[in-house]
Amino acid sequence: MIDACFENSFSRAKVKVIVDSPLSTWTKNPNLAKSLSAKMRKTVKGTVVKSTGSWYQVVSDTDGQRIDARIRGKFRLDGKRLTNPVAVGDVVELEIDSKDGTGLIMNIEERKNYVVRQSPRQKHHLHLIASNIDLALLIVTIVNPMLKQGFIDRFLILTEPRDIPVLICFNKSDLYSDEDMLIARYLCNLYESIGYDTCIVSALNKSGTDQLKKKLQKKTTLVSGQSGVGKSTLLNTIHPGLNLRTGILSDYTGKGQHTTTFAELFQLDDETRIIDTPGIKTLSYNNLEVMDVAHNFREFFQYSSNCRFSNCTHRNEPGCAVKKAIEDEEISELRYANYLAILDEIEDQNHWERHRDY
Ligand SMILES: Nc1nc2c(ncn2[C@@H]2O[C@H](COP(=O)(O)OP(=O)(O)OP(=O)(O)O)[C@@H](O)[C@H]2O)c(=O)[nH]1
Ligand SMILES: [Mg+2]
Ligand SMILES: [Zn+2]
Repeated sequence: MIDACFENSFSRAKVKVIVDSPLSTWTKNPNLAKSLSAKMRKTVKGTVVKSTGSWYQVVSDTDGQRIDARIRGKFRLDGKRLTNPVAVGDVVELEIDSKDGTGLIMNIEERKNYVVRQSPRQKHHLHLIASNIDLALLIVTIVNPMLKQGFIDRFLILTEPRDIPVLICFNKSDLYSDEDMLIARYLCNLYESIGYDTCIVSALNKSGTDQLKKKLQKKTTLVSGQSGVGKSTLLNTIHPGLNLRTGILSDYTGKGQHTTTFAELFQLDDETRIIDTPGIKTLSYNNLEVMDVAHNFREFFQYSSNCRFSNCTHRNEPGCAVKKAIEDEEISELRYANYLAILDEIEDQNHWERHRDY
């Protein structure tokens, strides 16, 4: 659905740049020469490494040059259900303006995958977080800032539809009390039991960071999480050359100050790339239906083939295999509670609002 929407926009935005007038004609006509030279622009292929809203930075595949690029105003409007039609990680074709060296994004290569969320600012728009990734590294911490109940499960709904592997990393272990550590270990066991990788680290005293670094090698990793959990600090610890800006701990009083403001991709070596992103304040799911959530709680989905009804939402339906698995302690009650909270939120939203034709 989303891809189709891009493709329509892009095919409409493509322009013909073939110029068939003979050289002699335009050398005699300065106005024509001007307009033709504007059309005869160089085409370059590259990867989007930074997105600031209206400008994108693209690194050229051929010479590694950084190019400031824009998208044609028209297809920004066409893709109105997205706040950003081009994502960090996208491979794009640019037309280079011979005068100022800036680029115009003409085409986006088909994405291997992408992570998209409801836009934090415009609730009827989607926001692309990144594309073409091998791993999503979700950084959380038990304290400073406190882990919000359900946050991990909400994040996993973003990666599950595209089968993107997730590594859930508990940072700031140096600040954990014995009880905090028990909670972190409990959560690690829970998520590992359903197939997600986990780790407990401290960016400050570097415990566990070497193992984490190994897990990121030869991959493109999206780094995500609430603001202040230490995403940028952890990346600086793993790769000191990065020098990412980090926040001051006392700023993180729950008010959600963001130190990193734009998603940015960093090439660490030939095969290793990481994408640092701004902190997530809240994850809402205005854009989802109840069954989307049911399908993306992976262990629920596995059991659901044994539910009596194929469209079972695992609430009050008779013969529900998911509820039976919870009773048998094969599915976590915590995951189930978080699932019900998301369903309630979705159903509380005005049905008509969600089905408006934009
Ligand atoms: N004690 C302790 N503090 C840490 C650790 N990692 C990061 N911090 C501190 O947490 C604060 C926030 O770190 P950042 O790296 O800016 O957090 P971020 O997740 O990138 O935040 P945003 O860019 O706003 O999303 C800084 O003061 C860091 O020094 C850690 O392992 N232990
Ligand atoms: Mg940051
Ligand atoms: Zn069921």
